[in-house]
Parts: sequence; C-alpha cells; structure tokens
Amino acid sequence: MDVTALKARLDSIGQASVLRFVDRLDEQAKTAFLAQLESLDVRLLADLVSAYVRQKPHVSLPTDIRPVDAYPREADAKRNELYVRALARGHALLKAGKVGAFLVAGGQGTRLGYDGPKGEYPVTPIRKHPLFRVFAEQLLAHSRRAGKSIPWYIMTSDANDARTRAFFEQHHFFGYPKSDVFFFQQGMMPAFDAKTGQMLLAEKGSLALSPDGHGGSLRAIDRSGALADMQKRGIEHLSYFQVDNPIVHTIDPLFIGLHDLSGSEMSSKTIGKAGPLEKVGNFCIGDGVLQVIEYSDLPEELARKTHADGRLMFDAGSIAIHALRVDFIARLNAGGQLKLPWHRADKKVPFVDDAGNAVKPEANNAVKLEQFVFDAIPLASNAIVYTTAREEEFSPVKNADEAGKVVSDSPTTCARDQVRRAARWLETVGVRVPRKPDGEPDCLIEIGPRYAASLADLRERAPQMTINPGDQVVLDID
Ligand code: UD2
Repeated sequence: MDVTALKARLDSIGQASVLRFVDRLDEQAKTAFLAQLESLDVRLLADLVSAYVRQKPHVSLPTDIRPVDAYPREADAKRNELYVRALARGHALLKAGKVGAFLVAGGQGTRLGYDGPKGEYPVTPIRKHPLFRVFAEQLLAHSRRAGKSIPWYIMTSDANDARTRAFFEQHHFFGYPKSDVFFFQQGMMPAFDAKTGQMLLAEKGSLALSPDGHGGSLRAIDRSGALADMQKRGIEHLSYFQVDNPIVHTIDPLFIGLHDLSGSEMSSKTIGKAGPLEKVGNFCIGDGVLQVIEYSDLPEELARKTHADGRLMFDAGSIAIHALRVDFIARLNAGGQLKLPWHRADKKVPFVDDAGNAVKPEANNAVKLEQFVFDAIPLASNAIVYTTAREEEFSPVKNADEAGKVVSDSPTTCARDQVRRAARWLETVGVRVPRKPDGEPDCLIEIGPRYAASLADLRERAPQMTINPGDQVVLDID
C-alpha cells in the first residue's frame, strides 16, 4: 500500500497524524513504518478509541457476587471415585498425545528489572537454572512418563521473540525435541494519547507499541498457525501457565482429567489468598456466572467479608494456571475477532511530539489496552475451579530483591519456596531434613524436575540419603 492509500485509510478513523514525519524518513525506515501501519486493524482501533480511550470505561460489576465452590485439592468422600477416574483420564490423555503445554512469556518483566526475556532468569536455589530450563525439564519428565512427547507452545512478543529463540538454540532446547516446540508472537497494540485519542509515535517512523496482554495469546494462537498445528496433531487440551512461576506443575494429570471429565471448556487452579487484599484476581460467581474479578475491582467490603468461623468468604485467588480446550479457543476466534473485552491502563509512555521532539512524560499521558486470558472463563461452558496449595504450586518471581528486606514474589522468596517444597517432599518420602529452630530447612535442596517433577515421582525414586546441617543437596539424573 502506498502512502496516499494508507493516509486515506488512517484519515477515515481520524488517525492520519502519525504520518506527519513520513516524508522525512529514508526509504528503509519508510518501508518498515508503512508495514507497521498496514498491519493495524483500523476498524478495531476506531472502536477501541471511542469505547476505551475517549472515555474511561465503566467497570460494571455483577450485582450478585458469591463465592465459588471449587473442587478441593484432595478428594473428599463424595468425590473419591471421581478423582480416581480423573487421574486415570489425565494420564490416558497424555499417553494419547491429546495434551499440549502452553507458556505465555510475552510480558516485559519491568518490575523485576531484568533486561531480557523473563524465562532466562536464573531461578533455582543452587544451580541457578533459568525458568525456561525448569519448564523444559518438567515437560520432559511428563513426556517420558506418558511415553509421548508433549508439544510445547510458547508465546513471545516483539520485544523478546528473537532473544527467546536464540536462548533455546544456545541451550539445545534443554534436551526438548525441537520439532515439538512452537514459538509464536503475540499481537502488539498502539498506545494512545490520553487527551486526544491519537496513536503515539515512539520515533518519527514507528508507533509506540506494547504487547496486547496475555488474553492476546488466544488470538495469536489462531493467527500464528499454532491452533492449526494443534488440530493437526490431535491435541484436545492445553495446559496454560505463566513464565514467572517455577514451581507450577506445568502438567497436572488430575487437573487435566477433572477438566476433561467435567466437560469444561476452560478450567482454573485457585489457592487460598494470603490476605483479603492480596493482589491476585478473585474467582467469584457473578450473576450466576463463574468469573475472575481483579483485586482492584472487588469492593473492599466484599474482599474483607468472612464466614462465621472467620475464614475469608472470597478466598479463591487466581494464579493464572488454566486448562483450555482447543475447540474453545477456535470458537473464541470464530468470525475473525477474539471475543474478549479490553482493559484500559493509564501509563507514562515516551513519545515524539508534533514538533518532532522526544518527550519523556513525568505523569500518565497515555492509554494502553490489554486483554486478559481469564476473561474467557465466563464464555466457557461448564468451567470449573480446582484448589491447589500455594506452597506446592505458586511462588512467582515478579519483583526485584531489595537489600535489608524481604520482598514478596522476589528471587529470594522463590528460591526459599523451592527449598521448602523440596524439603517437604523429601520428608514425606522418609528422608530426614535438618531444620533450624524457626522450622526452616537448615540446608539447600534442589530437585531437578527430570529426577522428580512431583511428589509422586519422588516416591517412586525412593531416595535414601543423609542430609547434614548446612549441606547443599542436588538431586538429578546426571
Ligand atoms: C497476573 C494476574 C493476577 C494473578 C497473577 C499470578 C492479571 C491482570 N493479573 O498478575 O490476577 O493471577 O498473574 O501470577 O493478569 N504476559 C504476556 N503478554 C502480555 C502480558 C503478560 O505474555 O502482554 C505474560 C507474562 O509474560 C507472564 C504473565 O503473562 O507470564 C503474567 O503477566 P503479568 O506479570 O503482567 O501479571 P501480573 O503479575 O500483573
């Protein structure tokens, strides 16, 4: 498309001002800029600007908000038979190659202050293995047990795609079969001037773009060809997890089995919240429909509400671990537009002003728009929520450490939680772990996922060992 045609197209939605410096660009920069602009879905942009940028969208909460009745972690008497069947079902699905793994790793990791894909971050307590390696080794362990390689879909973004792929190449895919790893990039969304609704320029020949949120993964799966790849391979379910949590069970046969047997299109794991105002989404039944209400949207009086025995009523925190049916993702994309709402975030975004000067704003000047994956839950049939334990499955690396204080969700708390879990698993299988007077393990322990990706695996290994105070213990297969 030439500049005139593009200008007419952008003019039709009042956004042609981004072309104001186009005549000053050299040929190469001009070609790249025009390609960027051509890839925009102008009708969608026009709708988004009027619905989310020119006005602050009203967050309409359901009028009737109730706690969710989640499946318990361990079977109770009435669910014993169901859990036995579900576990067997999960294993059978894995064995039949009907489960894929889905990692979202397109975020920018700004809070951690790490300049690169977060999956490169060295996270294990002794050997400092990166997050990507931990996930790869877990998936290898599950593949080995299933006797079938688990296809692994990894979503990156423009900001980290090349580096992520290079990291995998450099590390020989951590032993994963290369033909079973599928990288794809998520979409990017322009930032808009909060006052005028105009798209902002990062440079004279480039838009200020940022990833379109983890919800965008459900669009990118379709557009990238990943969905077609899954269908070709006969994959029915995806196990979805985030890049920041090394203790996640990337594959959980019981969870997958419950999801499948209940006919759920999208299932989620929950943990009890650390407190009423913990910054995680809340699973609720709103006007009869299962959904996640973000911590910032749940009225504080509800967040603090308790049962008669003092337990929090809205205790079901969302930790962004899901199982999704491949058919459901296809359905969400039918008709060419992903059926998820958008969320507005007011941010400071550097830009090039009308005179061509680079401006670094001191206050919020821009609106960014993102989609969230959990907004698909209310659209799913038979959606279920399953309870897991924080100490077993959730210790993300989100924030940078600070000298002299314990920062939550930091590299330090994450390493601590990995050691705590390893100690607990070892004690459960009969190994004595030295402990300090405060109860913390008096040693460092790192269990490589290929040695044991779960307590059940460790039980089978039946390790016999002596651990002395101060030891550093690595359990792995080589
Ligand atoms: C998210 C959830 C929160 C809780 C928490 C658990 C939201 C709004 N909040 O908080 O309720 O479940 O996770 O850890 O989701 N990502 C992309 N592309 C994007 C944006 C994010 O791939 O455009 C990935 C990112 O790489 C990471 C994950 O999504 O793996 C979470 O992103 P985040 O760090 O922005 O989410 P957070 O901590 O605000």
